[in-house]
Amino acid sequence: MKGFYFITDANLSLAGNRNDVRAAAKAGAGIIQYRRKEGTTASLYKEAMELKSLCGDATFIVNDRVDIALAVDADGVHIGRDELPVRSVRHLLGPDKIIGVTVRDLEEAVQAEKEGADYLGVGPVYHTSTKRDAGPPSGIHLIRSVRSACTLPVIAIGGITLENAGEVIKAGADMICAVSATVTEPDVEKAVSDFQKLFTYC
Ligand code: TZP
Repeated sequence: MKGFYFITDANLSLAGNRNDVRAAAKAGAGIIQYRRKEGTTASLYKEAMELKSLCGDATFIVNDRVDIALAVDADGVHIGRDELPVRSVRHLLGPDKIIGVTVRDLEEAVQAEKEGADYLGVGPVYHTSTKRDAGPPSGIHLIRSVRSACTLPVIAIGGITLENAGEVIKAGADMICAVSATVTEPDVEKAVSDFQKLFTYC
């Protein structure tokens, strides 16, 4: 796991989820996560099916909804503290699917690793307006301490821009995720590609 981790945001997007996912896949994003908080289960299922078909070689992850991930045969699911425990999700998805877990501090990171997560979504690193309940920014020292305490891939998220992404990668992030800095850009493919390039230089 290395490179850019793309997350959809239909509320912020200029071009819509489908075009964004096409662009992210074309730019070589390693993981594409379908994240949508509102809508009926039927509409989420339909959109997840469509987006999965547009992902190309990228790994397709569904946020929160284990049922949708299973129904569309996604590569995995990303869960937060309000979802089912990792062990239960593993039981439902089986050994081969990817389970990502959001962690906000070192204790949660160590716990998620013990419980069998496959990667850690660490943040918010910086202030973000994209997720209202994200909590206070951790700063890059959390990336450093999770990197040294855990063996799992570290995905940094929250307030990441092209300007600050370099220091996040240097602090030990395997992947970076930037929502507003990509989906609100007129050229999403270029934005994702610019983030990807940082992995060559940092
Ligand atoms: N989880 C923690 S922060 C966040 C999520 C989904 C939102 C990140 O959005 P942005 O626009 O990159 O700050």
